[in-house]
Amino acid sequence: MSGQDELQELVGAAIGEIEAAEDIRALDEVRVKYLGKKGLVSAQMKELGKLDPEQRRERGRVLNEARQQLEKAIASRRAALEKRALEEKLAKERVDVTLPARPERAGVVHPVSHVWEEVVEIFADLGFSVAEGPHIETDWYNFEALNIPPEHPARQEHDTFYFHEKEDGARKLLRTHTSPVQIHTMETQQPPIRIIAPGRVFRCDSDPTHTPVFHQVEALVIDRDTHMGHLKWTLEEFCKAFFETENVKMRFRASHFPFTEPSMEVDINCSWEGGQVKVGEGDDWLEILGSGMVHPNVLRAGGIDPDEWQGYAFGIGIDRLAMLKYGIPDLRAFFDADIRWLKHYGFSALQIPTLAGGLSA
Ligand code: 2U9
Repeated sequence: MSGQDELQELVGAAIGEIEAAEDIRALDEVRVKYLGKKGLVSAQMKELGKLDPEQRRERGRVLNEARQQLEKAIASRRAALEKRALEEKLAKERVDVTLPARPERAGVVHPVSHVWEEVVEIFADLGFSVAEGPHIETDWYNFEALNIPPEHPARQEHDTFYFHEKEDGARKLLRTHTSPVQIHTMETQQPPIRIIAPGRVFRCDSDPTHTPVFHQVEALVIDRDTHMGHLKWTLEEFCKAFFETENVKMRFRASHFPFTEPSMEVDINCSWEGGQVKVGEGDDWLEILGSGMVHPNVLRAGGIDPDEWQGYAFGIGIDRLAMLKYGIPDLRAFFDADIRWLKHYGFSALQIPTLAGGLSA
């Protein structure tokens, strides 16, 4: 048999083994057997030195062609094997995202988050947009623009968390209410304005009924002739929708806030039968929110002319709403991250509150 025929036979055998390799490791063994340093093709290369120059050139060309042919066959087999391995892996690891979460693995939605969503849903239905703003604020947005100058007694009530003073004497702070969001909105939006600002707020206060972090939703409505009738109707609609009852009675009591004039605190009727509070039943009253007509100084601070525009604002504590609606007795447990408490009072992630589908159902 000539050297040429022998080589062809070798190449044919190698191709057969390459095609038969069932995984990358087997393929690599074939590569080493033929093309490795001590491989069969390499062995033939080493024989070239024994030939005269003319034969050496010809034999070298043929051997190189054979080597290239095998390299090509190996590369194509490798690509096919890798593709097959990937397909098998994808088939094995396939996840059906339409399956429900395994009950032991499913997380729960915190009652504050759930009530937050309920409140947003109700006000969205009444035509309000949601506005947001930073937690870290300046004195202007948290106090001055809201008609609370430095000497105002309301400053003490707010138990503010302050940051270190800058060289110019300015101190940033953690917002004590979401009202700065409404000031930002007035600066950037022309009236008419109809927004709610749900958010996290901070006060340096901790006892059984106060936590240093809590949640509020505030509203701001400004138009040419917005009046207290609009405010009252909106709050009534909110209470009926939130407590899911047509029966809830409301009482507006004169009050005082620096940012509204006149100001009212709002109570709803409730009963304390069996030691548990029930909203919309009984003759007791429960304070649930504060409200009023926006003070002209506050409109001016937001760049709005109080001779042309007027409006109302109100503020509600989300944590308190959650306690009332879902019978949660202890406020401080809200922030304990106790998994048993969460499982008891939390909501399924799939239970998204909608007015059509029911808020709490
Ligand atoms: C602007 C103008 C007016 C927001 C208001 C209240 C009354 C209020 C409390 C209720 C429960 C806070 O979470 S709580 O403790 N809020 O009583 N908030 S009026 O008035 C504003 C806000 C922004 C520009």
